[in-house]
Amino acid sequence: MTHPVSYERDGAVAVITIANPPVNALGHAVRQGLWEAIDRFSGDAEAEAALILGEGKLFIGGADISEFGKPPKDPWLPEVVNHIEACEKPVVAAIQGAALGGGLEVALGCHYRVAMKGAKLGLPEVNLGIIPGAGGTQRTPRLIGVKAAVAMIPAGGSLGAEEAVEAGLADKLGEGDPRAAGLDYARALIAEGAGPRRVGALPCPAEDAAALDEARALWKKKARGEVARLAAIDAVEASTRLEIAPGLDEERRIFREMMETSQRAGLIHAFFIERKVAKLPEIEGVAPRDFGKLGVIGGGTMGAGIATAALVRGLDVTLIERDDAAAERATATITKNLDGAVKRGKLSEAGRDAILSDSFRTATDYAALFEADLAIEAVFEDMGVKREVFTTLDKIMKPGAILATNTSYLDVNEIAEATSRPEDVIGLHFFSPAHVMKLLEVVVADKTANDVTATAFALAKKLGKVAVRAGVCDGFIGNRILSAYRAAADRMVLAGASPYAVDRAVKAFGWPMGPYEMGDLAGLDIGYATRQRKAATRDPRDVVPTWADELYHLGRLGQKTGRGYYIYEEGKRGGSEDPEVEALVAKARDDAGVTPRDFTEAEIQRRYMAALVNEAARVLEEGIARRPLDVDVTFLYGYGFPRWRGGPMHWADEAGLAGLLEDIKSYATEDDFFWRPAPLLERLVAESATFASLNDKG
Ligand code: 3H9
Repeated sequence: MTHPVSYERDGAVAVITIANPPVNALGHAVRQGLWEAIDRFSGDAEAEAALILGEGKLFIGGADISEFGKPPKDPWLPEVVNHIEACEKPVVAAIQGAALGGGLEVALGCHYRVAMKGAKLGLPEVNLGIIPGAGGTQRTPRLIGVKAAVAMIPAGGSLGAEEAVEAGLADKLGEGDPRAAGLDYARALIAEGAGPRRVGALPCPAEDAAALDEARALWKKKARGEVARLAAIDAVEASTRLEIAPGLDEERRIFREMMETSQRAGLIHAFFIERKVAKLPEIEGVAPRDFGKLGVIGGGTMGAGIATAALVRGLDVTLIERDDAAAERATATITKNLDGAVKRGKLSEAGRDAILSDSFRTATDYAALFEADLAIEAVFEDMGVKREVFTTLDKIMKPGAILATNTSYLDVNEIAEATSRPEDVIGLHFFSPAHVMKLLEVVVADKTANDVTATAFALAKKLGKVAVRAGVCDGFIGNRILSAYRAAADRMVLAGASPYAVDRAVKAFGWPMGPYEMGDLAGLDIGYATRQRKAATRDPRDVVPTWADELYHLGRLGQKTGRGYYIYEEGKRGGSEDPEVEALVAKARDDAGVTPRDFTEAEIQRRYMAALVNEAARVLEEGIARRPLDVDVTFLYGYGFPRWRGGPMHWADEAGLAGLLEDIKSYATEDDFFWRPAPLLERLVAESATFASLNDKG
């Protein structure tokens, strides 16, 4: 194996190059190599300055995350950075692409920095549940001040090259080839007779109590239980009172503390699985079909959202509606969505105008789709209606075009059978609002061709979404599992928990919303319709939330009617609790002959999660989700599951599967219809295995 760090001389400049694809991460061999290269430079009488470069599209992407949690190997990164800084001759870093985390810390150990146009200089460590651990929290504020440092580090943020130069994080802006720019800079320094210039030797940055207080207040509110962001502020604060060596010790102490947290494990799990989720053997190396020209059928909230998502990412969209009035309404919704993107700075006004005049059109005749590469149907959730749409698409669309349905629960196989080309049919389940939510469930039907699946994943990437492969069943991965933990919540309410207590407990766990707030947001008519749909096949032992039916009949449909589980008042954020709802629930308990009992917050959380994990195990066993990581990604991106818990399957492994199974069995003594342990969960417990052990399946 060639060594990832090379040393060569270009005149009086020692060029030290890191070549460790794909992101030049600072694994053990790189750290060792950098150490040795600096020693060689120190002893090289011909070399008057050194230049550190990263080969490829970026400088250094950071510490090697895959080494975290394993025994550390010498030299550690902080020592390497100190070693560079201590060098007696000047060391220059030329930064292209990105210097992130440990990568920026290496650059800060260098004496001079040239940032190439387009480069990002950032400290994203908190996104992984840790803080910068190789001097980032001590050297950054010495260069840019405490206020700018606490704006960047707890946010896991970065500065662009120009901003970095302006703030003082880099010395010079470079253009073109980083090696040439770095050599020019190094030679100029030699000519000036410039010596080493150590960031660590700079005085402590001035204390800025207001900036620290403001950052703490902000992250206390925003961090939703994450500890590393606040810890990063403590580390920056330490730089204001400690010289560099004790400051680095303090940083190290906090860094180690963060390394030990389960949040670090959860966030790093999330990092790796979101990169693994699209790796499926059946699409590896399979060329996707074209998807530049999109058709969207139906311009309601969903169709308009899908069209918006596609338009802002540069795709061409033809939207089909029933009549001109409906087409106009769809255009108005899309225009409003695009205006929102302009307001948020995601799109220029000229960009919006160009989209509306060149890339978007409506039609009332399906014939307008004759050239489309891919059509996404987003009409009413009714099998008859959908099959009719697909029969028409089958007639109109060109050979090889993809026919996709955005159904959220209907049988995609049955929809595919309405066409003469089931191999071209797939489910693309977007989440509402489709131009905002990141998740795309790719529902692969029995006959879907592999290159159609590959196209769905390529489309998701183009749209900036995260795609998860799902199999066909009622609700696919996410909504199928959701219905199980919703049912557990209803059971707890019937048994005595207030719906408000359930919502509070679920939020205390880290979910953004409780099930009843969620119901109010979606509209209680949706849940009602689902119950009606399932009524004919319902098992008599199932629990029906009769109080929710009553809310529906009272016209209390949630936020849109101002009342649902909560009362919503104009101008007030969130809803307030309503004793009338408690009374409806109390009556339902009476009718069912239930003597209400109390539930603690922990008990509510446990049952909610146990129902989720148990159903997820069934979904895995049936192959609806192929790997536990597919469930984790679904919940992180589609349901707001707290990222620092890694995902529900990772949470279950951490919580302990044996204890969960035992609890499910104990709940079954009250209700053995609902609480039936999933066979996969029983098998994993019997084998002392974890969900994680199933993640390496292709
Ligand atoms: C740190 O530095 C701690 C220090 O302060 C203190 C230490 C003492 N390590 O994202 P991509 C893999 S913490 C190992 O698809 P892109 C990734 O898994 C670190 N592996 O590429 C993937 O593997 P595979 C602070 C890494 O071009 C492949 O590289 N740094 C690492 O879209 C390609 O990744 C960060 O948090 C790593 N650090 O984006 C930056 N990074 O091909 C984390 C990537 O097998 N990284 N991989 O699936 C990123 O944000 C992006 O990868 C980056 C490139 C923007 C660099």
